[in-house]
Amino acid sequence: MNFDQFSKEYLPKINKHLNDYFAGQDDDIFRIMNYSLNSTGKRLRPLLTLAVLSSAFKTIDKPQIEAAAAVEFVHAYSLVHDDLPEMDNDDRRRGQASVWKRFGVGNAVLAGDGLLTEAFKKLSDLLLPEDMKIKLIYNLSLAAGPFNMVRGQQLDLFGRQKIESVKDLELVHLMKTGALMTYAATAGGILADLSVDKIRQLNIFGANLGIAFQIRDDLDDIQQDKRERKESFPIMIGIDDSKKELEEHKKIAIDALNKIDDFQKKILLDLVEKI
Ligand code: GRG
Repeated sequence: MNFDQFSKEYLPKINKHLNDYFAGQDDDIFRIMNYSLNSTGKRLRPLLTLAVLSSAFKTIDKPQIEAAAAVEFVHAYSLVHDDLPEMDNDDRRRGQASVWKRFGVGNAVLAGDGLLTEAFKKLSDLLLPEDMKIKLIYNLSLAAGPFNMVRGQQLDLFGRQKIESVKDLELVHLMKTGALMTYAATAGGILADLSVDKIRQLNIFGANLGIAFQIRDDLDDIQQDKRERKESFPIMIGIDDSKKELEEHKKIAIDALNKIDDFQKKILLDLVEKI
């Protein structure tokens, strides 16, 4: 099975769960959170968690779908806050007006707060062993918080003078974009109850997949980034060297996967190739 076939099977299940999640709640805050959560995202991070589970030959039932979907709440929050005028100031997101543009800044801040917090309540509610849930909650807070995504975003937006080398930029990408990918891959390992060593390789896989994903995004957005004077791989080291970096991170990701025994890697290898 390749990644597209896997996605065809599980994307509708993830989307149904996300669609149903706030059903019956009709206050404005739920409407605003739904506007973000249920717009047309690729659901890459939940799919990554489920693909790891499938690669470890584990069955995917309702609790695993629900667990995998939690990261999408954090991802949606990060996009809502990233679009704010005092952050990246974007009017549009996923083919529609961004949340602040449609509902105002205050509502966008609150919807982001609601989505972020709900992710952790959602993980706590799962019908899974308590120690598994604590590991998921710990890893998601590590990825989303001040040691990763928040710090990466702060540096990217307000600490550009500190980004002096490719290594600095790589670290920002790792924290800002790579952390949720790392979490998503790790969460698959936690849900599959894999050994610490295997989870370590999944961590390396997710981190390098995340950096590669961001370099690809940088390569696609080069003109816009130049206009907005953003730091990006192609702006810092040129297109050819960025492509080399991209391939290097894909290779590290693949090498990490190859170190995991009893693991059917085809879906994940195919995902790496798609970047
Ligand atoms: C607000 C603390 C805080 C952090 C925001 C993730 C992030 C940090 C900002 C997003 C900026 C951005 C657009 C980065 C490019 C890479 C990226 C994360 C793209 C969006 O992810 P996709 O392609 O989006 O998975 P969809 O819409 O498919 O879910």
